[in-house]
Amino acid sequence: MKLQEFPRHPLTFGPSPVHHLERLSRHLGGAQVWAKREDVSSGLAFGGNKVRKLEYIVPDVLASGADTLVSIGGYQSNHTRQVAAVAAFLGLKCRLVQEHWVPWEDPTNTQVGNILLSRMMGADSRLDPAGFDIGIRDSWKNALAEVEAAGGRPYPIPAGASEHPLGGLGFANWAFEVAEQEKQLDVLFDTIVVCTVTGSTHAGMIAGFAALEDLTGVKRRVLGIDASATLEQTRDQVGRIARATAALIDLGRDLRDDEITVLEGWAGELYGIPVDSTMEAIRLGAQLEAMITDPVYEGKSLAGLIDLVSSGEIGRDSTVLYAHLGGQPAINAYHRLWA
Ligand code: 1AC
Repeated sequence: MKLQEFPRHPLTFGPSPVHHLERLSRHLGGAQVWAKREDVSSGLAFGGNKVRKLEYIVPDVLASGADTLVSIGGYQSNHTRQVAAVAAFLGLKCRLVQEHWVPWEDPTNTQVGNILLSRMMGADSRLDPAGFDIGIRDSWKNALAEVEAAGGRPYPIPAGASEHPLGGLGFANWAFEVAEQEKQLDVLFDTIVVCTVTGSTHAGMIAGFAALEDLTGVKRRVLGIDASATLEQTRDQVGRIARATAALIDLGRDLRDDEITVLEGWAGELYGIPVDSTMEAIRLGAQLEAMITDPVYEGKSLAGLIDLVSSGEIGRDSTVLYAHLGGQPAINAYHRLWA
């Protein structure tokens, strides 16, 4: 099926805004840097990248007759907050498994930010002591079984919606949205920088830009910046989901290896724990552009972009698009970094 033929349930305001980060570009003294802002693209509980993915999953939820969305993430998962938001918006129930993915031992970690918002929106959010893993978890399977045993009709949404068969479509379409916005803005983004952990945001972009390249002949680099600190697992997952999404949208060819790039160097030792480059990137984004990024995802991908532009690995003549995926609510649990 062609991408445009998949049903989409509107959850966003429309195309997410694109704007030039002039002061950051000047500071870095290299390529021109722009941002596309998933953090301000929806009215549903501060939005974010998962809302865009869920636009393609909701038609299947509604067709299934489910009454409860069941999903999983860390205590400060953005994904679970966005699932809770969509459940509230659709009048469905929501059961969330919140695992101890990040050893950030601050009492607020289970009280503020994303988890607070999920509870406020009525989700049944339960803590689980298991550590970080982007794979399919028993805790999530158990939650699905519990909802069913209690007479409910669960709808499974895995971490980040990444392992969902339709999870890559939202960001495949993002590529076509970018191409439209380029015409309006009279600019061409030759390089895209995006944070990658569970993989389907990045994978969807890879499939979408491959389809666009086949239509237009324009080649771009889509650079995923690993923030999982479990690089091989993320790399495998990105490649697998990108190929599955490419097949789903009838790309008609295999993806080339050079279309699948996950870069390491900015995740630090552990998922969710910021390192010096994360903190410096967060500072630069905030103080030069009032663009807020978080210590788990966007601070790490912004750090990657900053280094790649400053070192000239992304050349001076490039125009780079930074995909801002959202995730700011988590900063509340990290308050002591700025105390
Ligand atoms: C890891 C999926 C992920 C989240 O917010 O829970 N991005």
